[in-house]
Amino acid sequence: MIDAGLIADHNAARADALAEDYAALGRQLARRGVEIETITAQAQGFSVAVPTWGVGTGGTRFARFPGPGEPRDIHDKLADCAVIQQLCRITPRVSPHFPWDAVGDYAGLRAEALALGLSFDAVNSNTFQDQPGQALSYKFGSLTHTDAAVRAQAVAHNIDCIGIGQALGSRALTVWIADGSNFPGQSDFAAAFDRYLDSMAQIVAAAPDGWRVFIEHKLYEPAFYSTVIADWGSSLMAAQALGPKARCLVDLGHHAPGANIEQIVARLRRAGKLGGFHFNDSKYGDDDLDAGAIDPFRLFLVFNELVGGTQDGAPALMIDQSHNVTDPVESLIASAVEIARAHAQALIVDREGLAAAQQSNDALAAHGALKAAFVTDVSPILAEARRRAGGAIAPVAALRASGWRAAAARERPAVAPGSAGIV
Ligand code: RM4
Ligand code: MN
Ligand code: MN
Repeated sequence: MIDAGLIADHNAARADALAEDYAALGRQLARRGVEIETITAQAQGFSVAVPTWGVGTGGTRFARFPGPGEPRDIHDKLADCAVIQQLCRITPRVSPHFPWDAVGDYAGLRAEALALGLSFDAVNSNTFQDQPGQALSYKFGSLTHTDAAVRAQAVAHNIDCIGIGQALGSRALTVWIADGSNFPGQSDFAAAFDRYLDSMAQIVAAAPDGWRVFIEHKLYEPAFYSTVIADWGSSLMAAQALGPKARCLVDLGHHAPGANIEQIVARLRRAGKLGGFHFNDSKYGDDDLDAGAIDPFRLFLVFNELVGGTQDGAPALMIDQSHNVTDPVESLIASAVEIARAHAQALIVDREGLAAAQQSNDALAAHGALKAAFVTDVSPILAEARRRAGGAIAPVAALRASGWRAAAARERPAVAPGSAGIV
């Protein structure tokens, strides 16, 4: 963790400038009928979960270029997540992936997280890789495999993940499967979907009351012709067939370029099946770039759909990114801030003005209502919320000034030089 005195000094040096900017923004928002303290309180109540697999350097199928002080195991990953939370105060939960984060003692892991100020969010299963010693291969699928024995193995793994999640205090399982086909004719589309429903029904039945099972769709990759749960339509069909515990999870990078993701969000919400998000940004495909790095307006429009309209239970908000060229801890801090920014911007949309403009078909005024919120620099609100919660006014700058990464590099010798990696 970073020395609290260092954060206090960092904030003291920036406090006057922040107070000035906050006061100016407060006056600007007051003219628009928005009370800044209301927004700041909501910003302080906002949070997004961090993925354990995001704190290590990611890679492509060509190469991975590890950085210094990479986490070697789940214990190091939790330590990194604790630093992220210490500085930005909006990431108190961690989403683990199994078997990547497997340990012998999950009650102990839960206590370890708690001591770091963290708790566990949705657990993620993995049937897209074969593990050492695994009896049957997932080369041709997992939950939808033609062989019932492979399906049973994949179902059992997911049920194991639910058990681990219970020990960790989690209340959700996220299921993303790579199942699909690479050649027209290779797979019977209808039969594969039926097998999916049959396998998932067993997993959903094993989820305790109060749990949710998130169905994560993805257009393609690693299957390049068809994917069983390729889109929100397949996800919604499955969630509706699987009952109230089953919900759809929207990973922003899992759609065709140009897809209107905010409209998908509105549709799923309308159906009462919007379960959660994996936030990231993308230019071409499942790029897993930092949230808001490519299209911050789209991120804002997604949050605009969550703030406006009817509520069907708050969706779970998680980050799912791969950091190839940046320090992952810095990227996760910056991304969490961008996600919080989109949330705060959505809160200051003039909802009445927007509704009136929509009703009277005044397209320019309706768009203007959204743009007015989007172009407002809410940074002072986010910084003030962090400061009040004990975080850093400028979290990445504070991290850099602390020398934390160099200290981590001294403690953690490099483990996996230059290997290719899928995340
Ligand atoms: C997938 C998907 C899943 C993530 C894996 C590592 O593309 O986004 O959420 O668990 O990658
Ligand atoms: Mn994802
Ligand atoms: Mn993905």
